[in-house]
This record gives sequence, structure tokens and C-alpha cells, in this order.
Amino acid sequence: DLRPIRSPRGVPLLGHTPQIPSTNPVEYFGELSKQFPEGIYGMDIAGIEQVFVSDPDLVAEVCDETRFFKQVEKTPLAHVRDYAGAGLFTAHQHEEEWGMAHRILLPAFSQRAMKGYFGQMLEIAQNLVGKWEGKEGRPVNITDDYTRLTLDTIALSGFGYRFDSFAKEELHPFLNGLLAALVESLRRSQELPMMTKLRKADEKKYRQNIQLMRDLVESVIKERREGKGSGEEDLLGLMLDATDPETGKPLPDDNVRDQVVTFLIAGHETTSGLLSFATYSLMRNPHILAQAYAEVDRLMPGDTVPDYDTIMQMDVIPRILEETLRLWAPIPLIGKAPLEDTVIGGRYPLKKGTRVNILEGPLHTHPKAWERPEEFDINRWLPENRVNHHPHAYKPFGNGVRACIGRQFALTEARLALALVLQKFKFSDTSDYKMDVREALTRKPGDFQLVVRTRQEHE
Ligand code: MNH
Repeated sequence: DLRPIRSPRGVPLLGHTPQIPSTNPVEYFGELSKQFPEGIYGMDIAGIEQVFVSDPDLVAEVCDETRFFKQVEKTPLAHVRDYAGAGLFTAHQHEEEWGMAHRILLPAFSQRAMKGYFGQMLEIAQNLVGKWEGKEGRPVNITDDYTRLTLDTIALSGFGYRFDSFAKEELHPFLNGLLAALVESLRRSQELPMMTKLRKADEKKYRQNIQLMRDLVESVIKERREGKGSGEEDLLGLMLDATDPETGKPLPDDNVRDQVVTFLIAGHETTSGLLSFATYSLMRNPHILAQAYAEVDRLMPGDTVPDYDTIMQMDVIPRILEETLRLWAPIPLIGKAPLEDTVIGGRYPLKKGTRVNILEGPLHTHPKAWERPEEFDINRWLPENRVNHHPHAYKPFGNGVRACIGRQFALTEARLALALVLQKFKFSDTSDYKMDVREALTRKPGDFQLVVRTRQEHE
């Protein structure tokens, strides 16, 4: 017995477009899902029929790669292609460049490869610590400094390029350009194309921001081609020198540029959000913070500088990160579509190519899969407990062949950064921060400040 997918009330002709808020739309989609306990609903946004799923069993079907694929058309990613082109994140599944780049770069993201980036990750994390040591007793903007950390880390370990973000008061212009471009692409995906065409000044600014990002990337590539900068074995080295084992071809020049833009974006936004939300969660859960301090003091007593093995021995910090990714997935929505007309849940018909959005927030807190879903509980991630998890109720890194290639990179970097920060600092939330999520494709806490103090002097 087929049933139509229910929808919230809309208006004739415009569908649901007018009711989508221009800020934090995904948060709004998550709120709406509470009205549909069946875990699925539909909306007509800017003339496109979209479906939202959050029930883990429906998500399991949508994650079946024999039936569904990552669709870029009809999603904000189609607009992100204006600057990320056919880079890994925004490539269509059928584009040759996706397979080529995936095969060429996969070895650079193995767990073993992380050992090679460790020295550079450590250097940048020490820059962060150095900055905060100079801020004794004063407030620091946590999210901005984690953004400096993650941007500098991917640029240095991936491309041998130094942003030197900690030397500057202002965030790098690349970041402002990127943020504005992300916001604009999101906006374009939620309005009718004729509305976009009317916004001439925004179009001009958008093209300028894209040019700013491309100019920086072209200069990074040029430096490498001229033999400056190190790291033949890093991501850029691989992309310039390696040939695809399957086609025997190297990546085209414009695709190398698009990949560098892609990695500079995908490689920092999310990890910065993860670290910010983790720090926020620790402030709210002092008993878990105490466990984290105990682990750091055991593995890195005094001023011990951690090495790769130290990071791999951690237990509490990795579980803090996993639980943070459950409650605060930095990418709050992923888009899939059925390869053919199909039916999910035995009753909801979906036409081939329908945009189906997985809502990470509602999925990660679905009562079918999670006990005390809103509680930050790192014991869920103990080996004996995780075996009982619903297999499709946790997707912070996406799914299948299009899942995150940088997962190990992100987790290694985040473990190291959090460990170094906890080894050195205590925080106090003197302004009583209220979570203020800001969405721009990824989400991060807005204006999150804490007062930092070095630990030794106060204990
Ligand atoms: Mn990452 C894809 C989440 C860190 C590079 N990443 C994805 C997807 C999710 C995701 C979700 C799938 C998106 C989709 O289906 O449309 N990524 C994360 C999170 C973190 C993260 C939560 C940190 C925490 N990602 C990183 C880092 C890098 C990176 C670090 C690079 C160093 N991610 C990618 C790339 C893709 C991707 C590249 C696209 C992979 C592909 O489609 O082939």
C-alpha cells in the first residue's frame, strides 16, 4: 500500500520557498522533521521537489549504493561548482575526473599516510598553543583560532603552503572570500534563477570572491611548479606527478586547481567546526572534561610533546570527537537520489532523480537508534556499546564511495589539537555562551569566546 509523502502546508505556485529562512535553513528542516514522526517529509523549494529523511531505516535504504547515488544537480553543491569545479567534493558521479582523482589521492589519505603529516600538524597546533599562551586570562575567539589551525594545517601538509594565520589579527582574505561565496551559493540554491539574475551587484561580488580564491591557488601551484616549496609526496605533488592507474592519464591542470580549492575548503571548515563544538561540549560536561584532562596528563605528562603513537593510544579524546560528531555534525545534510523510480519503507514512492536529503541532526538523535539522544555521553562509543548501534544512524562523514576521503586526516588533526590544548589550558566561560549555530553549508558556533589560562600556574 503506497502512501504519498506528507508535506507541511505551502502556498500555491511558490510551494514552500517563502517559508525557508535565509539563515540556518537546515536547522529549520530539522525542526520541521518533528512534525513528521514517520521520519520523512517533502517540500517544494524553488520549484524543486525535495524529500527529507531522518528515520534510520529509511536512511539505510537511501545509503544503499545499488539504488541511490550522491546527486550534485539540484543541490547547493551545483553552485559550489562555480569555484570547486569537478573537484572531488562537487564532481558528478559520472565525471571522469572524480574516479581519476579518487584513485590518485586515496593512498594519500590512508591511516599510514597520516604519520607523514604528523610533523606539520604538530607545528601548526603548537602555533595555536603559542598564541593562547600570550592571551593569559583574556578571552579568545575559539572558532576563529581553530579555523586558523585547520586552514594552516591542510595548506601546509597538503600543499607546502604557509598561510601563517596565527601571525595575523585578521583572518586570511581567502576565508572571507570563501565564506561570502558559500553563503551566496546556498542562497542561489534556495531561490528561483530569475531572482538570482536580478541581483547584479551580488553576482559581481561573487565572481570577485571566486577570483580571489583561484588567484591564491594558482600562485600555490606556480610556486611548486617553479620548484619552490617542499613535499613531492604531498597532495599537490601527487596531483601534479601521478597518473591514474586505470586510465594512465594525469589530472588536467584546471582540475588540479579545482582540487586544491576543494581541499582548502573541505579540509578546514568541518574540522574547525568539530573542534569548536567539542570544546563547547566539554565546557557543558565537566565530568567528561576531567576524563580528558586525566588522559592527556597520563599520556603527555608535563610538557611531553606527543608523537603519532601517543595520538593512536588515546581513548577518551577520540570518543569525545565521535560524540561531538553525533550531536553537532559539521555537515548537517547530505544529498542523495534514486538511480531509478523506487519505493522506500515499503510505502513511499520516489521518482528517479528526486532529491533526497539525509538530515544528520534528527538522524543522529533518532529515538529508534539512540537512548537519551540529547545527552552528551561518550560511553556510547565504548567497544562493548558501539556493537549495538543501528548501522545507519550515524553518518557524519557521509556514505559509500562519496564518503569523506579526509576522515583520518581530520581525526588525527583534531585529536592532536585537542590534546595539546588540554595539556596546556583551562577555560572559563565568563560570558555564559549560548550556542549560536551559523550555517554556511557547514555549521559552526558563531562568536564563541572563552577565557584561557595556562594550567600549571593555577593548579
Ligand atoms: Mn570531508 C566529503 C564530512 C574533514 C575532504 N566530508 C565529505 C562528506 C562529508 C564530510 C559528510 C560527504 C558529503 C556529501 O555526501 O555530499 N569531512 C567531513 C567532516 C570532517 C571532514 C565531518 C571533519 C570533522 N574532509 C575533511 C578533511 C578533508 C576532507 C580534513 C581533507 C583533508 N570530504 C573531503 C573530500 C570529500 C569529502 C575531498 C569528497 C569525497 C568524494 O566525494 O570523493
